[in-house]
Amino acid sequence: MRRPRIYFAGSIRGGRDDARIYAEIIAELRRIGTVLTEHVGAGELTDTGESARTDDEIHERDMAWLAQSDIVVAEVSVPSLGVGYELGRAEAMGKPVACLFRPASGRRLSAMVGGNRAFHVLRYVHPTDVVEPIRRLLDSGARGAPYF
Ligand code: 6IA
Repeated sequence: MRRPRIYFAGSIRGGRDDARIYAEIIAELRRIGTVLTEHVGAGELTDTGESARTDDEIHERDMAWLAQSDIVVAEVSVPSLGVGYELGRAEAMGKPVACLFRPASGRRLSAMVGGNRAFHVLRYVHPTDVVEPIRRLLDSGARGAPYF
């Protein structure tokens, strides 16, 4: 079977506090499949978002990648409008969706994510914790089970 294509979502203009954690998660996800959105973990990416690409181009490219993906994995500890939007679009496309939340962030997860039974919410401590549950989710091909 070909390598699964993983769309990783994480806050950019919502704030880059967790950028280092995104990079660690992306490194773990690469053990499972091809990560289409590796730039989300890039250290040089700032929340001001200076880039050669226009917002139109970013939106168009990201929506194309989202449509091509086999699974969407979102780090949701730092709230982000863009990530929330991607989650809603992923659900509408019928993609399996894993939402990774760190209780140690001290935040409360939005009820729109935590209360959505189409999403698999994984509360984790270390980036290495997420690999096996995501592998299982991909193997099951399921959208159904609400939690890992
Ligand atoms: O609202 P936010 O900016 O926090 O939304 C973050 C989400 O939207 C991420 O999961 C990305 O998939 C997507 N996204 C938002 N901005 C960009 C972007 N900007 N490039 C790619 N995906 C983006 C370019 C910034 C520039 C410094 C290179």
